Order: sequence, then structure tokens, then C-alpha cells
Amino acid sequence: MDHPVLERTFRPKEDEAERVFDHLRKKHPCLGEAHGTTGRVHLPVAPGCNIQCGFCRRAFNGEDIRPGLASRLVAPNEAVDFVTRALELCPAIAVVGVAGPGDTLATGHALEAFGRIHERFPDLILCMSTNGLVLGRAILRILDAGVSTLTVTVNGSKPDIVSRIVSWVADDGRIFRGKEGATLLIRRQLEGIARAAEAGLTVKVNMVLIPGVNDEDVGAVAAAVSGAGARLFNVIPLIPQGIFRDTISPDCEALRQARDDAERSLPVFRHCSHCRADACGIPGLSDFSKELYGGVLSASQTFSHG
Ligand code: CLF
Ligand code: SF4
Repeated sequence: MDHPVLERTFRPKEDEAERVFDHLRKKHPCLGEAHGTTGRVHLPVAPGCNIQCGFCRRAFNGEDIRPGLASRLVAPNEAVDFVTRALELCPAIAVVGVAGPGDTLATGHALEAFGRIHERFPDLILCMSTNGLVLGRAILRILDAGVSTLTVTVNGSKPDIVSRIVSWVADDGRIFRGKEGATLLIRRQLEGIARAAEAGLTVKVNMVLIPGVNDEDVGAVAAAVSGAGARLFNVIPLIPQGIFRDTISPDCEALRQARDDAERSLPVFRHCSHCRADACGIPGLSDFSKELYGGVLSASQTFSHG
């Protein structure tokens, strides 16, 4: 067990995990204390996805296959240049995140970009968002790339709810639909969170709140992910699009109720800016994405896992 990464996969002592979380919270704008003072840049470096969420527009506008998609993404070998420029635009940036437009682990692009950034900027916090489908099997590669904080988007704890949100799940060359796909996804998400927490990664969970679909399930999701080792919970109101284009976004009361339900199991982050996959600046205060990406990416709506 002399490999440094393998050594780090031992479950850290709880006080050590708490110490790491406290340290990160002072610098990371999405973990609580540093909100409003430090910034993040998102690199839209993840091109594809391995599941299909009903509220995600990617499959509806053909972005996955349309010629020209590459020009709207950051390539892994461009990542260091974009981060260098982002730091010039906003020196308060403490975190580099990848939050879309696809899933960070569906391709190798995000981890390659993180590895390059970690080598050049070892003091920046690297933050990765994922749907969690293949998280458990990627832990060593995630650690090797220098990532320290994860967001896993978990939108339900029960197959009958998740199957209304996720139409298919692709795994090992097979497509799983309906409750079969939902069951696989939920199991992998909880296993992935548990392995990530054991490895010393700080895990936050995002849940997209869809009125009439998963609003009754928030407390159960928070309890399940807390049991797996997540440290923070964030409720994201639905942006009505895709198959949920006629669903009304949750109002303030619904959001408050959801946060209260989650807070029975986990601390809740209440300052989320619902960032895009190409955000740059201090969340809620400044946005340099047009300056950074030349306005090309900003012209196109992209869903961000955040
Ligand atoms: Fe980005 Fe997300 Fe990391 Fe933050 S955003 S990948 S955890 S660095 Fe933050 Fe933006 Fe809300 Fe996300 S305000 S959407 S919670
Ligand atoms: Fe994939 Fe994320 Fe879109 Fe869901 S929301 S289909 S996980 S890119």
C-alpha cells in the first residue's frame, strides 16, 4: 500500500474529514463561509452524457452531435490557458469547476483538464460535478487529477420517482430504461458518494426540485446521501424545459419546505446562484463569462449540474 493515491482511499478519521471540510469552506464559494468573497470558474469541458434527464435540453437541440459543438467547448489542452485568463479577470477565483454541459465522467475530458490545471495551479481547489453513475469506479482517477470537492446530482431516492425524471441510463454498452435504469442509477450514486467520502473527498449533493414529481422525496434523498457520507445539500429549482417545459418552477414556499425537509439530515447551502456551465466570477456578484469565452458560449443556454 505504498501508492500515495491508494493510501488516500482509506477512510479518513472523522475529525480529519471535518478539518478538511472546514479548511475548504473558508475558500470555496459554494460550501458556506466563503460565499460572496471568493469566486469560481467553470470550464465547459465535458461534452457527453451517459444518462438522459427530462429537464436537460442537450438531447432536444441536438448539441451532442451537431457539427460545431467542439468550437463551443473547451478542450482539455486549452484548460490552463482559460484558467490563467480567468484569474486575470477575477483574482478572487479560488475554485475551478467542471459542471457540464454534459457529465464529467462520461468522457475523459474533465479529468484530463483537471490534471493539467492541478499541475500548473496546485493551490486552486478543483471541484467536479457529476450525475454519479460511474463515480465509484473513478475515485482513484479523480484523486490523481487533484480534485478535492464533488457535487453529485441526486434527484430521487426511489425508482418510481427517478424513472419519471431519467428516461435512460447507458452503462457498459447497454441502455437501461424505466425503473431498471433508475434503480441502477440510484445504487451507483449512493455507492459513489460512499467511496468518495471514504477517500477523503468533500461531497455536496444537488437535487433539482420538480414540483409534483420529487418534492415529497427531498427528506429521503437527504437522509440517504447523508448516510453515504455527503456533507452539504443544495436544492435547485427546476428550469422548465424538455419534458418538464410545462411544469411550473417551485415557488418560494416550495423551496423553503424542501430545504427544511433536507435540513433534518444535512446542512443546506442557501446561496446557490444556479450557475451555467461557463460561469466565471464571484457567484451572485460578478460574471466574466463573456470576457473569458468571447460571448460564444454565453449565447447558448447550457444546463449546469453546479
Ligand atoms: Fe461550480 Fe458547483 Fe463546484 Fe460551486 S457552482 S461545480 S460547487 S464551484 Fe455553487 Fe453555482 Fe450553486 Fe453550483 S453557486 S450552481 S452550488
Ligand atoms: Fe446528463 Fe446532466 Fe443533462 Fe442529466 S442534466 S442528461 S446528467 S448532462
